Order: sequence, then structure tokens, then C-alpha cells
Amino acid sequence: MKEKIQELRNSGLGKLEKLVTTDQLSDWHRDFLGRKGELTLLLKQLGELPAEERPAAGKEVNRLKLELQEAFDTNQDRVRQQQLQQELDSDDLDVTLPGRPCSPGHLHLTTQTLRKIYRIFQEMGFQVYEAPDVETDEYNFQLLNIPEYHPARDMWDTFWVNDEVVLRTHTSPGQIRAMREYHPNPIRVILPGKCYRYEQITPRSEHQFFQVEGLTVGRNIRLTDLIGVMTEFAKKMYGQQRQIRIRGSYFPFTEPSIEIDMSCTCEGAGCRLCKKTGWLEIAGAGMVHPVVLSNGGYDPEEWNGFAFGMGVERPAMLKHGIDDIRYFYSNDLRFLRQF
Ligand code: FA5
Repeated sequence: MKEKIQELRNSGLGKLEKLVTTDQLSDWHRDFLGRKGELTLLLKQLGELPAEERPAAGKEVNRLKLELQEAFDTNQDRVRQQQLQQELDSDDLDVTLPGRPCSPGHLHLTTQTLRKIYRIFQEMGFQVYEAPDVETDEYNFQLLNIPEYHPARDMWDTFWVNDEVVLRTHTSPGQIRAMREYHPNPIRVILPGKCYRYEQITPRSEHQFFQVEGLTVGRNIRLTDLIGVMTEFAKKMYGQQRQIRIRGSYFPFTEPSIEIDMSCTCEGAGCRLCKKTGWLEIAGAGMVHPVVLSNGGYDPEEWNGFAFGMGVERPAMLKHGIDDIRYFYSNDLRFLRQF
């Protein structure tokens, strides 16, 4: 047995020193140390030895195994170094040249704005609720108190997928989905998401843009709660000096309906942004219409709530003085890198 061990040692180490490629190394490993390799064969032969010789021989075989493994590791380093050196010698690669700096990416301005909006509303106890981009006519219009042939449908130019399916024109259909899911509990959520409108693209209007909807449902919620929430939002988003102004408006899914304006940074002096009015529109809003509440499963005699909906790109434009919404979707790095 001793001779066999010595023979294997000599042949293994001898062959190993002559290897020059990593492929040859793995063949060697398979032949000597692999599951069906020479060493395994030797281990199996131990069983045939007389019992008194087995422990000593076993020790020897194990020592050989360690020796071969160590020699393999050393030769593997040697072969890798040699291969690297060969590649360096044969290539025009100059490893002393400084590398090209790689610029890390960062979040898109829309995402940054959305995250800021989430944070502000989360501080006021709102959860984020996500609803689908592709909606049915029923959710996008009918359940929001906009029946077929209702003139209010003209307020939203719609991309129709087929007679019943649309790309949502606003985040308001999420109100119904949230109500049906949360019923019969009170609700305080914001619903962010992309909306689509079959619209002429202009510096202020895109055919895809983000909105953030807000919805509360509870008992004894008042219009002043809505005004309080929007005032808090405007101050946290745009600065403590900002004030809120309310104008009457019309949305089929709120009653009464209002538009919320925020005081402009020019503080009434009049500037291009506010078209010299001193006020900027930030959201449409109102008290949830009783029909919408009952479509969501809530008894309007017992429950009420408020809802609001605002754009995301337009507020970001106001904040950063951006004069064209098309920059948001044009992937121009010169624009994106500024934020
Ligand atoms: C609505 O979409 C209502 N669903 C808002 C609402 C919700 C009212 C809940 C009451 C209760 P409106 O069409 O005004 O309203 O759109 C809301 C905001 O979306 C606008 O103020 C604007 O910031 C943004 N927006 C609308 N159309 C575009 C567009 N084409 N491009 C960019 N932003 C747009």
C-alpha cells in the first residue's frame, strides 16, 4: 500500500507541475481528486487491507489527499498568473491608464416629487393605495357618477382600448376600488399613478402624466378638514409662507366641488408663472358625492369624506421653474442631470 501511495504522489505532483492551462488543471483535479479519481480508488482499496494495517494506511492516504490539494491550489495560482501575463503581453492593454469614471444614476424628477408627496401625506396618516392603469368604463366613469352620454365625459379625452376598457384618464377610479376593499372601515389613502389622455401635447399638457389622488371616508368629515390637509401639504411642499385659496368648481364625483389654488412665490407682485394673478392651481377636490359613496359600499346617510386629485409634473414644474412638461418624458440627460 505504501508503494501505491508513493506512486500516486509522484505521478500526481509530477503531472501537476507541467500543466499550463486552467482546462488541464480541471482535468487533473478530476483524475486525481475527483469522485472517481485515483485517490478515491485508493481509499476504496483500504478495505481490502488486514485490519491492523488499515489505520496507518488510512492516515497516509489522507495526508496524501491534503498534499495533493495544496499542490493543486499553488499550481492553480501559478497557471492563472501565467495566463494573465500572457494576455497582458499579447494585448495592447495598458493597465496603468486611469479608468473611465462611471457616473451613478439617480432618481427621475417625477419619482423624487412623488416620494416627497408620499412623505408629506404619510406624516398626516395617509396610506398609499395603488390601482390599475388599465380600467373599465365602469370604474373610470360610471361608478364615479358619469353615466354614458353624460356631457362631463368631455372633460377627459380618453384612450379607448375597446368599447369597455380605457387607459385611466385620472386616478379617481381608485377611489371605488379602495372603498370596496376597505369597507366597512374608515379610509385615509393617497392613490398615486400614471394617467393617460388623448390630448394635444403642449408645454403644459402631456398625453401621459402622474396624478396623486387623496380619499378619506369617515363620519363627520368636513370641508374644512380638506382645506386643512391641503394647506399643510402646500406649506410642506412649497414653503411655510404659502397660502391656500378655494374656488367653486364642478366634478361629477364630488359635491360640493372646489379647485384649490396656492399663493405664488411672487407674493402677488405678478409673474409669468402665475400669469400675474398671484395664485397657482394645485388640485381639484371636494366632498365625496353620495352616489360615489354608495357605489363604494358606504351608506351616505352614515358616512362621508373628501377627495382631491392633483398632478405631479405640473407641481414639480412650479417648484423648479421648468417651462415645458415634455422634458419629463424626453430622456434628455442634460435636463435629468439637473435634479
Ligand atoms: C381630475 O382629473 C379629477 N379626477 C381630480 C379630482 C379628484 C377632483 C378627486 C375631485 C376629487 P383634472 O382633469 O383637473 O381633474 O386633473 C387634475 C390635475 O391633473 C391637473 O390639475 C393637472 O395638474 C393634472 N393634469 C391634467 N391633465 C394633464 C395633462 N394633460 N398633462 C399634465 N398634467 C395634467
